[in-house]
Amino acid sequence: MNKKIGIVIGVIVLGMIFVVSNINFEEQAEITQPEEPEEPENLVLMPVKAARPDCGPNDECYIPAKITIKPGETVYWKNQDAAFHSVTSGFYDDPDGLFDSELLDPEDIFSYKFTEEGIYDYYCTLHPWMKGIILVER
Ligand SMILES: [Cu+2]
Repeated sequence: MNKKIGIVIGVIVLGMIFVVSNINFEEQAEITQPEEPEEPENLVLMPVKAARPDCGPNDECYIPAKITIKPGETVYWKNQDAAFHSVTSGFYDDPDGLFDSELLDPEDIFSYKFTEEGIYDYYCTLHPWMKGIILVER
């Protein structure tokens, strides 16, 4: 009889240890989990090799080459290439003067807040094949 009670208590204690150790493990996992780095919304990348004309026909010089946002939103451009690039509103050799990042170093980020609805073309002052469009719609 005493043996049986001993076994039952033993099983219960083991069960409790298991439950408690699981709780601890989960809590620890939650604490040590690295936070995801926050990427800004409306992010446009200038990818590696954007300085080569190949990206032009595929619309891959700015990725994505065309995005749609709402008035009041900000677009961020990040230069992931090893070369300089710019984000300049208008068309090549015909800037409209709305925004101009000037030359961005590798890893540089440029941002612009669009307040008015419209279609905004932009390009890179160094590479005529680099073109993108921002659509601002309600
Ligand atoms: Cu460029």
